Amino acid sequence: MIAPPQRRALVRAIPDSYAVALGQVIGAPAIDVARARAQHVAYRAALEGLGFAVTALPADEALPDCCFVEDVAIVAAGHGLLTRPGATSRRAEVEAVAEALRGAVVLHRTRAPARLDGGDVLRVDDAIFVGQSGRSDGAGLAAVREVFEPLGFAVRPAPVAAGTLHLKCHVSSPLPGLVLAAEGAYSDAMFPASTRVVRVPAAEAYAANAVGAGETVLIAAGYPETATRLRAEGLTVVSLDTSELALADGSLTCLSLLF
Ligand code: CIR
Repeated sequence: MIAPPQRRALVRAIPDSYAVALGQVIGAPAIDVARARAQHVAYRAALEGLGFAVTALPADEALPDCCFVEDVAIVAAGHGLLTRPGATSRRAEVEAVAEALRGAVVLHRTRAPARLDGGDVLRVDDAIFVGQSGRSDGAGLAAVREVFEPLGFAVRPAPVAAGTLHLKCHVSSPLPGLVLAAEGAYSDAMFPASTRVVRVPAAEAYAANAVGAGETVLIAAGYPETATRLRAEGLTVVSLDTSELALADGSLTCLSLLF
């Protein structure tokens, strides 16, 4: 029997300049870059533990936020849409990821003046939601439609609350058919009918951003009720320290492209 192809994960190392990565929290403590790197290493190991073949791109000191590779491409069904990040300081992150994806997927580009961050793009089976945030606009939504609707995906806009960076800050789909969402954020009816929606208490909203494979979900450490609710669904939960990633508004999905 021929084994199915191993799923791949693309990540990018953390530069020293991560100390000045973009962040919304005024007066946040300084980022400890060495600690951020240790958390990134643990994340990569956790992805390998889930069975992903991990490719790590080198960091670029000119791009403090370059570890957040999720924002620069949307990959699904053998196609990759390179984004045009909403933050101008992040636009040049796209090229190294484009190079890494070339040959692995059919590549498309988001054209100016559209703005699109992958953190605003949530795939739930054959539905794709595109958050309308401070980073992603209607033209970004149109770019996603142009590539993914012909492939059979239903592409829809989703609101993002003011002050929230991305759609996936409060909702994610760590496994096929499973959505993890903060209480009060988005109604169950928004997702395909067969979706199992697990709610995270509002006080643990950060933990709604999760990654997984098989029957295992990686969540941010320090969110016990989220872990309990996922275990109650029969899932295995692995908690990862994300403290230094959170200081730059990062969470677990942001750090990889899975395909
Ligand atoms: C930024 O502000 O763009 C980065 N400091 C954080 C990006 C996090 N990405 C994500 O949630 N997909």
